[in-house]
Parts: sequence; structure tokens; C-alpha cells
Amino acid sequence: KQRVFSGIQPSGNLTLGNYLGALKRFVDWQDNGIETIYCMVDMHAITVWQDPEALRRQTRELAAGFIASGLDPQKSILFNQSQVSGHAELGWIFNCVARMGWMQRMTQWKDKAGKNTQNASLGLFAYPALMAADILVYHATHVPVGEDQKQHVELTRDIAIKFNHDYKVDFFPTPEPVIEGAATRVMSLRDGTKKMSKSDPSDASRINMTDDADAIAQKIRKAKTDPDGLPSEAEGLEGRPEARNLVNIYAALAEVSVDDVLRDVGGKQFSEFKPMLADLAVAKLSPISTEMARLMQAPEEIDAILRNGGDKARAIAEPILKKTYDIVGMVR
Ligand code: AQP
Repeated sequence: KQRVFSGIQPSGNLTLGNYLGALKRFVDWQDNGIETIYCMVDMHAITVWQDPEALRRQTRELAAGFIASGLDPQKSILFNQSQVSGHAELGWIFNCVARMGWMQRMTQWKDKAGKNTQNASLGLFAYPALMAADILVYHATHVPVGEDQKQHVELTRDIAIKFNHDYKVDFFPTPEPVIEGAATRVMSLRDGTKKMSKSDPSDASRINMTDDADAIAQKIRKAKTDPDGLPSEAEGLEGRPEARNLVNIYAALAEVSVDDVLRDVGGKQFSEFKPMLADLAVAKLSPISTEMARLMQAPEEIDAILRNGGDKARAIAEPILKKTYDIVGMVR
């Protein structure tokens, strides 16, 4: 049986990358009639310092982003991670299954910890073991993510395999990362070789889901490009990361292929293409940001949805966690 799980950190500044790489695709799964579980991973967020008030607001804002993007709480389970203690409990067991060397190889650890690893939190180092628990505490089979999370889902598979091997069971499934579409890696608007990221110090590098029409248009107008015009075929984007990024964003927002976009805009200059892209981005994002703002006026409604989602998630996780404790040999 297929079961989809994915998560997003409530660490602020939801970006167009999160929307195209994650939120929008989560909604597509829900509409396929498959069981879908989506989590706001607040326990991952605190692996780097979060102001408590800001964390609360960001969690509700992310929930609003999910719902405004089309997530239907009747069809999908939506909740925040700390409501289901099974994540932390299974995370501990996986801390004892995973090896230090596996964690050290994670590119996100290397990027986020920086040079001074002695000063990074222990939680940041162990993050992938908790992420494995997020997925496996539901026996999820499919994990839709952006390209940047592929390595972590592969590590989840390694943890499942090692657990099954060490305890001589066939208990945890090996989940598949699902990375598809034109925008699995949306890049910074200032540097086409860097991923668009919530935590980039430059606000001009990203489109935030809460940006208004003027801000979106201005950021796209100022986006870095090269002096050439748009090619009529995808090969013409080779070695042109900024051009490729803008075309990919257009294709993903318009829900057409890159070839289709280039058939229409090939030969145009960026001065002509950028306003087209800005109009499209505003048309797609502004109904979402308007709805997010409306939902944020009713935080108690958001909290009720998350509590309800937490109850449903716990009902799935608890028997799996109990079975895990039995396998490991915990007396209960
Ligand atoms: N630029 C991106 N393009 C496509 N997908 C992306 N995702 C993130 N950035 C892009 C996908 O969004 C989901 C949630 O990511 P996350 O918030 O859990 O963590 P992250 O990958 O670390 O995202 P950020 O925006 O880069 O946050 P910071 O700056 O805090 O590290 C994932 O499915 C991710 O692939």
C-alpha cells in the first residue's frame, strides 16, 4: 500500500522553491487518492536557534501556506511534529542505528554547520536520523522532496535496511524519494548556482510566498541573467544557470514543459520575458498569499486543524512504535 509522507521546516520565509519543490506537489498527491501525511517539522527547526514567538507564528504561517496552496485537511493529514511524540522516540532508536560517519557525509550538515562544527548543535548533526523517524514511524513508501533532500531520503533507506538487518526483521519499508517536475531545484535569483533558500541573507535572492505583486515584479526584474536572448531549444540553456532557472520557474508555474515554454519565447530578450514571468508569478502566488493572510487572522482555526491532524497521525504512528519497541527488546 502506498503512503506519502513529507515535511517542511517552519523556519520562516516560505519561498517559491518550497512552493514549487514541495507544497504544490504535495497537493497533487492528495488528489490522486493516495494517503498523504504532511508535517511541519518544528523539532527540526530548533536545530538552529528559533525565537519562541517567531516559531509559533512561522508554524501557523506554514500551515496557512499549506492550506492556501490547496491542501485539504479532510484528504491529507496536516500537523506539527512535536504533537506526535513517536517522531522523537523513534528518532532516538535511529540515533543508535545510524553511524557517525553517515552523518558526517551529509552535504546539508557540511553546509549548515559551516567551518566551526564544534559550535553546531548536536541536534543539527543528528537531524537525518530524526528525519528517518519522521518518515518511517508511518511506514511511508513515497517521499516527495526537492533535489536537495535526496541524500537524506537515501540515508533513511540505509537506516531502515540496517535496522531490519541488525534485528533480523522485515519491518521498515525502504521509502522512495520522489523528485519530479521542472522545478525540483529552484535557484537563487542572484546566483544561478545556489539554491533559493529561506535562510539566504539576501531577500532579493528569493521570492517569498508572502511578497506582494510589486515585490515579486521587482525581484524578477532585477534577477541576474546573461546578455544573450532566450534559446528556442533546451540545449541552448546549457552553461546558463540563471537563464535555465527562470525558464524552469516559468514552466513549473504554467504547468507546461520547458520545451513548450521555449517554443513560445525562444528568440525573445530577457527584458521581454521577465515581465511575462512576473505576471505569471503574481497570478499564481497572489491568491495564495491573500488566503494565507486571511487564515492568519484565525489562528485558533489553524490550531484546531493541526490538533486534529496530530490525533490522526498519532493513531498511525503508535502501533508502529510499539512494535519497534518490542523488536528492540524494551519491556513495556
Ligand atoms: N530551492 C528549492 N527548490 C526546490 N525545492 C526546494 N525545497 C527547499 N528549497 C527548494 C524543498 O522544500 C521542502 C522543505 O524544505 P525545508 O524547509 O524542510 O528545508 P530546506 O530544504 O533546508 O529548505 P530551505 O528553504 O533551504 O530552508 P533553510 O534555508 O532553512 O535551509 C523540501 O522538500 C525541500 O526539498
